[in-house]
Amino acid sequence: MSRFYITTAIDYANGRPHVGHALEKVGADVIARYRRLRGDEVRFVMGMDEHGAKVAESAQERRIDPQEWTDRVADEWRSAWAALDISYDDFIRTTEPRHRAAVEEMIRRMEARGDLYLGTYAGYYCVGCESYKTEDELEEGRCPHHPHREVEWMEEEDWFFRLSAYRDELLDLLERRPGFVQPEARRNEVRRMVEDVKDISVSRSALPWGIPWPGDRERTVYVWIDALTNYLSAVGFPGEAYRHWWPASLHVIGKDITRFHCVYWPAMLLSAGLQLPEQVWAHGFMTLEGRKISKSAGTFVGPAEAAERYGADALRYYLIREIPWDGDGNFSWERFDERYTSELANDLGNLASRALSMVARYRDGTVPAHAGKELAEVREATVAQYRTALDGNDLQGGLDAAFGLVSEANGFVERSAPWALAKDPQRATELDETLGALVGSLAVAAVLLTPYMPRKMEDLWERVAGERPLPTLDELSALDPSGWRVEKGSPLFPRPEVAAGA
Ligand code: ME8
Repeated sequence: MSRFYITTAIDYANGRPHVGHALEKVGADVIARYRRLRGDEVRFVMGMDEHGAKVAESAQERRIDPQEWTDRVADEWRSAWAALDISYDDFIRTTEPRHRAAVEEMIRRMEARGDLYLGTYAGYYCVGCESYKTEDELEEGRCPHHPHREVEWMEEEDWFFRLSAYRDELLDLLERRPGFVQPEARRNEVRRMVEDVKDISVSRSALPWGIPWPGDRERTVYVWIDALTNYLSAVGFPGEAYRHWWPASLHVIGKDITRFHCVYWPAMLLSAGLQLPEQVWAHGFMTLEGRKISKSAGTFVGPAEAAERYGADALRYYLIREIPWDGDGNFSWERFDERYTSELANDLGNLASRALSMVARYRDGTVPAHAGKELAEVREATVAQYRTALDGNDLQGGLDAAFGLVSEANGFVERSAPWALAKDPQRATELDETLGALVGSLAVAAVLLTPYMPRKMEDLWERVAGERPLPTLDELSALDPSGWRVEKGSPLFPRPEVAAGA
């Protein structure tokens, strides 16, 4: 059994979750659920990034203690992820004692390696990015990612990390292991970042909201050094348990934070004598109706609010169907409505209701024994296509495979016209074959779609297979629904007018 440790970015505890954050969490959840379906031993970790100037600022604005603030925020984010059925195994918060112990150990190891030294930092800092900025990175004196806020001039004595010493090793890593940063466009950006890498300040004086620097009461640990270490603390580092899961198989993050994950993080790990993650996947950015998602600009939709339209599964489906996992995309209510109606209610919903109601009508609800030849090759090819797509993090490709099967099965219903076969007792075997092929294909599609729409597909599986456990991917080719009692039930994806109660 393969071991698969997958993480997402841990979100800043300074605001509310929106549908852009949801894209990342749903995408990672699809991968985690797919790996479980493959039979892998999976650990899926998410969490909150709770220290630093940005979080301290938002607590201060509300005049509450930062810990109390982050407790509140963490609850809100967790309930958003529960509403979308995100199946994380652990939720790490950087204010937890288990995390602090890991950060202290990382600093100790980097120090022992001779990679930390005291120096003076003088330059700009963007609290929005929690990042130091050079003059070249600013546009008209402002951070291009956070143009609404001033960058701060900082001058202080800090601990520095000898990042530049890892330049050649990092360049070599990017060459030798092209899969380390994906998709490809991101790898090219990262290579350019590494080429002119400089040492970085890794502590902050005058910022008490952080992990105290070990052995230096004047300073706290820079929030990115703190945050990146969550991937280790969540699996038990520095205890022995982490060895079971480390190195991580996949860090899923957004394209805005590749510098931290693909430059700082591997260098920190090399310095600490730890193995590097197998892959960092940097997804793109999502806009809402063509505009940047922003509360102040009024373009903001929370995950639970978006799920109210047609339920969590339809939202999960729409996000992954619409937004390329390897690039940018746009969330539009109109497209959501169109896709819901044509792809979920019509294509998939119709197949389910036709297949199940015909078994009820013509065979009293029991799938007849059949030779299982019809559509067998299509099913086999679909599973192979699906596997290849998802092994390569091609989330839309996985959907294409499953919906290709749905459309083949719908075409097959039209061609074989079971309603005509049912009128002719001479053609009973043909009818048995047709119904068996339809239910078999529906069952396969339901299994392949569980990572995307877990609740609906479990419901569909139950209608088709009753109490039988969901098969793994390997078991799918031998799936034979002969003799299964099926249940038609109410429409799986009710049409909008019905869903809205009209
Ligand atoms: O960066 N579309 O936290 P964060 C797609 N705490 N993804 C988006 C998005 C959008 N519109 N907006 C945000 C941080 N994201 C750090 C991470 S990890 C050790 C520390 C993604 O709250 C973003 O790219 O600003 C990132 O991966 C995640 O949401 C959290 O962003």
